[in-house]
Amino acid sequence: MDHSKKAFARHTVTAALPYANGPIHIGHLAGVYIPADIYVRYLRMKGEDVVFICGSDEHGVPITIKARQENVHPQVVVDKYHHQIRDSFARFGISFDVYSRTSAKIHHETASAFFKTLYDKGVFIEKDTAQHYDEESGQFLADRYITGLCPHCSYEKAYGDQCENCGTSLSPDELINPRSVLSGNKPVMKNTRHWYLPLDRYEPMLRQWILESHRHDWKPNVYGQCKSWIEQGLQPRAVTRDLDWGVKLPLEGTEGKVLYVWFDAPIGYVSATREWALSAGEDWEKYWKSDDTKLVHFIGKDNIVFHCIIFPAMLKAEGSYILPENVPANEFLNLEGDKISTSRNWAVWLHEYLDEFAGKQDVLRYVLCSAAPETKDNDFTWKDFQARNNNELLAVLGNFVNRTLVLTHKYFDGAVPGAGHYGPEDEKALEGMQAFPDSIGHSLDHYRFREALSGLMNLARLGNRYLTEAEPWKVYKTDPQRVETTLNICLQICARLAVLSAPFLTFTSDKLLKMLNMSPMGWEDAAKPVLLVAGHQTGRPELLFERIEDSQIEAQVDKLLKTRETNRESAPQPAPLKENIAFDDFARMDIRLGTIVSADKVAKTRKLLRLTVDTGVDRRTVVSGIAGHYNPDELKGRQVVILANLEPRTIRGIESHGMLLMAEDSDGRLAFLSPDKPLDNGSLIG
Ligand code: B3M
Ligand code: ZN
Repeated sequence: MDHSKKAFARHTVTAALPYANGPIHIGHLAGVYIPADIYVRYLRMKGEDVVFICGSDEHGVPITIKARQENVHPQVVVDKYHHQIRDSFARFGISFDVYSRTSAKIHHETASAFFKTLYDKGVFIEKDTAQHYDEESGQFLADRYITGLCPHCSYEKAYGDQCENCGTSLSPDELINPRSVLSGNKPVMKNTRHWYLPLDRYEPMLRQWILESHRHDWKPNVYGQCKSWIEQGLQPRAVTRDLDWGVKLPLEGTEGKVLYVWFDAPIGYVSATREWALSAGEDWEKYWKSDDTKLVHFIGKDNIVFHCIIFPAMLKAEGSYILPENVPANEFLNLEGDKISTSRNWAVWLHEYLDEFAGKQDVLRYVLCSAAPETKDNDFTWKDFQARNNNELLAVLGNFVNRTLVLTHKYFDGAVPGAGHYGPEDEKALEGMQAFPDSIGHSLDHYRFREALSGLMNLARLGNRYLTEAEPWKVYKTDPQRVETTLNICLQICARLAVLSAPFLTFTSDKLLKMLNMSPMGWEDAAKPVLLVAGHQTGRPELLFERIEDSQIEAQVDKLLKTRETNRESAPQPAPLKENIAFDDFARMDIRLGTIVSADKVAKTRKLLRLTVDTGVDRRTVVSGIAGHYNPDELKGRQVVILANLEPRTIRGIESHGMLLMAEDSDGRLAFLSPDKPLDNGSLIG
């Protein structure tokens, strides 16, 4: 079925529930919230029945850790950030119909009832497993609550799920001398009962629903990740945890157990819809259980498995819900060439931006939409922010609108002049401008927001070109009627810009509508030939955008450099030096250049790639744990450094001959070592 053609009576649009353990930053906005808001505003302008759902995700181990760090109750942490996040979204024009929170009573009711329904239907597998337990504090320990020596870099404060020093993912059993962060004692193993969602049982449904029916309308990055997860084989997944912060289980004798945060959080969309419906006097079930409702989830790529595999399996198991029509997940946004990081304070925080660039919400909306990581990770730089404001918003859109209105006031006291007689260039401009609502709308219907915004700017470019070629300031003395026609057409273009910019530049659109003395219009209205009739009185022109000066940008870059300096001082130290070795020990190692001639993923693993390396003397298989850092298709032909005489090892049934030598920093980022000029394969390194 061609999903993009199916007619829907209403739309439920959700945006990922941000963890209430830190502020919103530009990565969240570019990845999730700006595209979602553009999409919803567009649907509303088309007269669609839309509900836009979000709220704070307030459970989970990260929040309990933050609470322990600040020596406060988790509720204190989530209260602080929930309000800050909600208020900063509102100031930025993200137009949720409801911004709820998962610590709300209605959510606890909804999530525990959902769990009970699955429990009563016998969906879950109940299993007792041995888990790490702190006898002194009487608590089971989540991986993050166990610390010890990293087996890779000897960092003594590695956690049970990851070493923050060398970035290696770990399990508690790999830690040397593991300790509980609560009591400092060595954890013991103790049996505990948990409930597992049998994902494997839903594999056939997921295969058909995703890999067949959504093969063509889901974004390749989303489809590819789902395909990889399904083909690796889905396993039963625990949906309960031994924690005291979260949604309690609705079962007797399960004190101290809560729902796994990724089981309860997506149900947060449903409870938020219930909250909205109660206040709006609506029936929430229409938005989650009717086949003529279009459900779309806006998320970042790290949430794909939860929104495309786990939550749909939960909804299917419950039996009365619809499944998402689309999940247009974005990739990640980096900042000045580095990963955005809340813990390292390497971010542009929304609440700080709103204070430091007051009134410039649309500049950030524009820049983040233009640079959105829609198909691959992208980078935000303050230089690009300044350039797009000065060279695009100011010089194209602002300049065209300002010249049109100033001239209209100069020659016609602000009244829209008569259209007069159209020449070929007028017909061309009129015909051109009427095509934009459809073309921009088509991009938005297919979640291509960068393309849609570029379309809007092309309308402004069309106006600028037409006005510049007509030169009314030169023609007025000799042919005022000509100027009437020119400015009439320019005003029709300005009116179209006021309407079509609304989803993207919501504050600018309001200003422009006011300057044109226009009421907001529907999307289709923008295709009409005449939006401003002759004689319509326009308002006083004002500048839509201001120049952003170098000094403003330098201040922001300095702020980041200071942050980087602070991070360097507080960053985990590089791995300690190893014992000295004799030259002969080094001389026995055969380290040489090779070239990767083929690369593919090792099935049922997330980290392993199987590489074929040409060492100059042979071609051999090397298994390398770099799948989390490199796509196989970007490795073919890359020259690498290989330790060629390492004893062969069998890894997941594959015999691996040798090891690629790579650099890894304290953030766990990997880099290949490569010569500064291509040398032959087999060139010895010594
Ligand atoms: N709280 C956001 C994240 O992973 C996560 C989304 C939940 S949506 C149900 O950053
Ligand atoms: Zn380490």
